[in-house]
Amino acid sequence: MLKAKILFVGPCESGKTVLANFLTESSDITEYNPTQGVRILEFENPHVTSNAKGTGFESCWPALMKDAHGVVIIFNADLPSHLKEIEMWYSCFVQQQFLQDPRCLLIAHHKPGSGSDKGHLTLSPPLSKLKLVHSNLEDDPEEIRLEFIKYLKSIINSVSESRDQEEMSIIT
Ligand SMILES: Nc1nc2c(ncn2[C@@H]2O[C@H](COP(=O)(O)OP(=O)(O)OP(=O)(O)O)[C@@H](O)[C@H]2O)c(=O)[nH]1
Ligand SMILES: [Mg+2]
Repeated sequence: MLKAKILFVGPCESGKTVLANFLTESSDITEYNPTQGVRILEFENPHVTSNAKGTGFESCWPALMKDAHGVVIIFNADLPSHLKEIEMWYSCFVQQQFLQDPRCLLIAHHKPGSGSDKGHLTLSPPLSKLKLVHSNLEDDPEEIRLEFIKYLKSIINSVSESRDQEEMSIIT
């Protein structure tokens, strides 16, 4: 069974925990609990499990990123500070890890009461070439679920392809 390790990262209070819980069906939206550290999700297609880690944050970044297959960056498109901050997340978690762009997914998460204007968001390079999806759990929860499954499948495929190539290069 192929496993993929996907990191959910992004600015504070952007909805990482809510989305992760929703996508792993592990809980409903409850009152806000800041996450200490980084949450790691382990997906076993089609079954999904999650575990939360609450250890020192920056100190464990390199270890966390090391064998990640994908990185999901969650942000609030209404906040200009988030638009700046996600460049940093992309740089640290994707570019510096030599992760290919298709392994990275941007999620503009729309909390209730925030603007749900999907058309207006234009990101500048290098973020503009990444896949960007919107999530609005109140209005259209299935949309993000489908988009995420699509992303997950592409990760699984590319992980298994690169594994096949490794095996080929051992044989030849
Ligand atoms: N009703 C509703 N509330 C949401 C939604 N997304 C976020 N929220 C609210 O915003 C709060 C913050 O979301 P979290 O998912 O905890 O944010 P986070 O990115 O995990 O925050 P940190 O762990 O502190 O970095 C939640 O506790 C909810 O109160 C949503 O889709 N619907
Ligand atoms: Mg959190």
